[in-house]
Amino acid sequence: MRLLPILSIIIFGLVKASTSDDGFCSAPPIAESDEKSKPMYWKVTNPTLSPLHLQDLPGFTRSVYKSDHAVITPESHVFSPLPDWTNALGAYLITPAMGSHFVMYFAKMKDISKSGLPPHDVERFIFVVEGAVTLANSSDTIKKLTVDSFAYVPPNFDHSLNCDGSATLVVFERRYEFLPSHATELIVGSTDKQPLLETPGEVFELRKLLPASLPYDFNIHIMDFQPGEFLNVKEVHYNQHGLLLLEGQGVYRLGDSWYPVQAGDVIWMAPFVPQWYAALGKTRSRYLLYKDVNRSPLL
Ligand code: UGY
Ligand code: MN
Repeated sequence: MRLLPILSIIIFGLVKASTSDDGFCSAPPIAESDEKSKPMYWKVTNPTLSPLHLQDLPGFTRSVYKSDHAVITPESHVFSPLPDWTNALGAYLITPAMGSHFVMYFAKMKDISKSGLPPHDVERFIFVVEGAVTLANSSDTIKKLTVDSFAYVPPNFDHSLNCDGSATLVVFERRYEFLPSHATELIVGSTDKQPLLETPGEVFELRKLLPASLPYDFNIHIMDFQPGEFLNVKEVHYNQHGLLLLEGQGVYRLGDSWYPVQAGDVIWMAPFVPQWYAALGKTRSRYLLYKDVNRSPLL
């Protein structure tokens, strides 16, 4: 029979193809995550700028800007001097020009640098992702803020953030929606001191950095997902979001688009954009999320 030699040639060929380096299943090796041996949130200021196989492709970016969402990745950041700050550079990531009612920006401070005040009636939230700053009012130092610490500053509260080393902050500002007989207070804290909250129907771990009470017109959520975990609710809601992925990687669905995302990426979500996240990779995903709350959409 002539069939046997033919069969052995086919089988030999298949075995060779499945074991060869350039077979149809080959993929670039996945780099081992070094996040564990680095300081907290290290990836936010030291991101992977592009996948290895795209590093020689000029003009490549994962950033996307659409009418109801945006993904702003680190290779797109443009820093310039922050108005009224001394020796500090800022990259505005989300502003009302996109349709948001808040701004979100990175502030990079170094040497002897000092913040300016937000505009009249504007509240401010800062979160330290690298280095350290001190928060002071006109007479006193209030607190030293290191990585993972935050401060909420009520509208029209005289204060400054000072840095004599280096620091990277993520800052949110919003024109405060006053309510009769309610006022917000200065708050300083750190994520690890905030209690874990119930998340009925969901598996992620949730901490809120601000009180859930009526005076506060937004909150900042810290959400943790283990690899393989995802949002059960395919959310569509009236609230707006500004998100910074602090750790890990995964896939974010926004409207009908699915984006691979990693630590350092920022996302703008307009009201009612369908949103969903699944954590992938080998390490925890943690994101920080602005969400407007406690005010009627008719205000
Ligand atoms: O609370 C939220 O709206 C939150 N779960 N949204 C999100 O993670 N995209
Ligand atoms: Mn949401």
